[in-house]
Amino acid sequence: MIITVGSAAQAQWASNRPDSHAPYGVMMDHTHELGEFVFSYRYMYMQMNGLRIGTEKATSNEVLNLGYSATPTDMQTQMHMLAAMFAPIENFTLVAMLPFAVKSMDHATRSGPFTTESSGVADLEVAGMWKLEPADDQLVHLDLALSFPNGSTEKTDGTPMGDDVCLPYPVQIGSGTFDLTPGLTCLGQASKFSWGLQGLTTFRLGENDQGYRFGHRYMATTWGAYHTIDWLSGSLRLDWTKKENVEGADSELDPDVVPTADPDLQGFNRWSAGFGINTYIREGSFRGLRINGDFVIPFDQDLNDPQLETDRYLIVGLQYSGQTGWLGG
Ligand SMILES: [Cu+2]
Repeated sequence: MIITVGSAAQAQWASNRPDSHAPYGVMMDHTHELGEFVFSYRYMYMQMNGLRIGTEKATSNEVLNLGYSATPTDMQTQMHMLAAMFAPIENFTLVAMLPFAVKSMDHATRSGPFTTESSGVADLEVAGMWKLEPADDQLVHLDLALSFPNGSTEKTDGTPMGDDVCLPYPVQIGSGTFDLTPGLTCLGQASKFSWGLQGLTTFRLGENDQGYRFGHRYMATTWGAYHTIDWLSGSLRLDWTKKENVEGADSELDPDVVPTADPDLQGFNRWSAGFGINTYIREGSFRGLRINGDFVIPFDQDLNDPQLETDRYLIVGLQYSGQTGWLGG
């Protein structure tokens, strides 16, 4: 790798710092130099407990009294995600991400509780990141991700209505549509401090085989990170996510039975705070290994009528980066 020499007053961007990668909940955060590769594993665990109508907390009885036969009370989502990154040409980094999702939703009815479960390989996402050329101690890149409709939108499970009932929107595994996510990421570094800013929008293209598409999604996040020792950094992050309602409807779902089956009760607007730790092993046989975690707590959420609120989620995992010899990087 050729290291270009900047002006003496301005530090070069350092990619060998724990905080040269964003908090782990941020995807498509960093680019690579020609010939560099990364393999990573992410585990996400999200807890949703209790209901809200708009911004107000609501009990399951209050939701049942709106006329539903069932209401969700609790949901756990787990995601295992494998990702590979590679920079095949100068200023261009490719990423492929494959998640496996496990979802469990508890419900209340007038005659007792029940739980549905669904799991499977979720949508494969392939992204490109183009690095622009700003100042030496800053990086800016354009992001474009394409999500493939390989994840299932036909998950079923046993409910009081039968043994093999079509599950509602939030517990399906894939989107069923090609989804396009353009975005912009800006990163800055000082000697002990770093910061970042990212905006992404997910557009759902067309309609899936069930006759609907998930709502478009808007995400913005900004963070600051600080490191005093060279292998460890801590970060504080602010995250905004807005999701629109489902367009169209799955004809097998009856929106009068349970709110999760209503396409108009899927959108939300959520502000969260993230607390992250990044580590980076700089020497020895594990050189290039990172172990990262990001714990996110929503502090303000406005849900499109009865929905489960998001209480907290955690993203932890490993990244291993290296250099391919054959590209002469
Ligand atoms: Cu990477």
